[in-house]
Amino acid sequence: STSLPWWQNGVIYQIYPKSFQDSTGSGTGDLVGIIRRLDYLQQLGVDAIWLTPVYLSPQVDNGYDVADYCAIDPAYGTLDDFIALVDAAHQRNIRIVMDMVFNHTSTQHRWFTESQNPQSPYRQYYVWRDGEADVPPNNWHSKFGGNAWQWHAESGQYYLHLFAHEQADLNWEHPPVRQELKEICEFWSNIGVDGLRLDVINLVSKQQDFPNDDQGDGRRFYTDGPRIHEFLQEMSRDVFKPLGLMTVGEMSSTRLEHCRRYGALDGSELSMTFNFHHLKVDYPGGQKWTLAKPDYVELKKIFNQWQQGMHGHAWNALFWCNHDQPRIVSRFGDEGIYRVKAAKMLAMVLHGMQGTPYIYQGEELGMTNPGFKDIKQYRDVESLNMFAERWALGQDSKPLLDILASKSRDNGRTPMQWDDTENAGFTQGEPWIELCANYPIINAAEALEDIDSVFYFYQRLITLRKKQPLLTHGDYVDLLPEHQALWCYQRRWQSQQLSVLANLSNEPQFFDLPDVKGSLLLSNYPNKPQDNVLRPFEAVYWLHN
Ligand code: TEU
Repeated sequence: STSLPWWQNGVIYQIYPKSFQDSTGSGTGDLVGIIRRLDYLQQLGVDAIWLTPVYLSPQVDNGYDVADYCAIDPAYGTLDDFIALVDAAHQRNIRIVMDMVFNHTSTQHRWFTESQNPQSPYRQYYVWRDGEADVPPNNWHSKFGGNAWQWHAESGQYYLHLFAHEQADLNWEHPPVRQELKEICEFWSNIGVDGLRLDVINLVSKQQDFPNDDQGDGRRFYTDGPRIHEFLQEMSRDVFKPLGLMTVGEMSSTRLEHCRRYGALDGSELSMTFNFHHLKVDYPGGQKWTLAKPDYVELKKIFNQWQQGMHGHAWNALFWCNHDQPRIVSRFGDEGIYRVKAAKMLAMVLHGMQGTPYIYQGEELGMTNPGFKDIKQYRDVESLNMFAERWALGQDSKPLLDILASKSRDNGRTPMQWDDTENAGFTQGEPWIELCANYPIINAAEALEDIDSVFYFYQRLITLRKKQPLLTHGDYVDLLPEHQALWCYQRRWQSQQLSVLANLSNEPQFFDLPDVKGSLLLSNYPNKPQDNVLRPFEAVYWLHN
């Protein structure tokens, strides 16, 4: 209906430009390549595309180290190419969402190079603190390993970097910094950008006494920090609302009570939030670098808490995959004979929920992890740091490579698989990262020829979201919270009830749920479940009017 903001019954497609489509033979994707693939995205039916950073960057963290927020990195093309992309997308009724990395800049950004002079007005743009040559201001850890402070001998101080030392944290306490960031939002809005994804935006308010953390890695002193809601309300008041920008905040290690405010329906802060709790159910004790089977009871509990906690107050961004996560079909599904069914089942579970679903490039093809076996195949700074640190501590490379093959961010960064020609049609050059070896079988060309492909299934889910207001407005109730393999929930709205039943296992599972049956809206098997048994990775939507 027209009264809804477009993103309340829309679906957003995330593009990792470096791995999407190369048009120059450089081996990395670019903006012209994206333009050439807009018809494919229009056919899928997505309402918007979110581009991860394409700004000028030394590429230490694949563009999340920005050296100029208002310039396109030559590797991706020119500002004119970007304007052409915006126009071509808008002609297809596809909106453009840009990634704003406002917690930190590259240390090659002009602001940072100026700030290295203690007399410069830019010194206050970053977090510079006293310490001794080998005693940092506090014991906080960087999320990419090591500690969170880098000694700058020339000016005799440390600067803060929650991520790589080439990514210096901005000082949001300093009003000129916030003013600069507002002007950057206006610049992109004037070019025609419709929305912003805000990178780790809940980390920008640090506790200003920077205390040591004797219980953890320091994140509790800068995550959902003291002034974060004040800062976001100021950004909403001054730019997001006046410019009509949709905003999605990436909330690292956040809590529900904060997201109820961050994503409040009145738009006082942001439109919606990503959180990651559901993608840590295979992090035993919160440890990412440990092989473990996912805990599905915990997974359901997390979604139940967030679906119920946000309903009627705030808006969820729903996702399984992104450029930091392994491929979901490898992680929670099956890479063998049930791959297609598992991919469809996982899509049905996510797209049946309240919020805006995101599709990460290749997810609509059921793309899998590449199964790299050699450290030389990896590119991600986080993965390479982890390997180097643990190898230096004497750990064997084989178990480390097994962990990376399951957990590395590079699992989601292998090039998009377009067809079965060389390099899957991604590039005529040498790809910056190897492709997954199964691209001759798993690719877009093959999917478009197959009416039963994951692609056409996602197309139907996207259409369904627009046809069924229950998906936008309904509540959420888990019917079998304790079941180890079945995920069965209901969405209810006015007189309607949608039952979503899914089998997360490769074994048949019996379900005893009175009155869940209704008219079959969607299923990933050719016929409906027999005798109250869900077959391996089977999922169904039953609608009760
Ligand atoms: O991610 C922040 C973030 O929470 C993840 O990087 C997480 O900390 C990491 O995967 C360790 O588990 C955003 C971007 O999505 C990511 O690509 C950037 O590397 C990071 O911020 C820094 O900008």
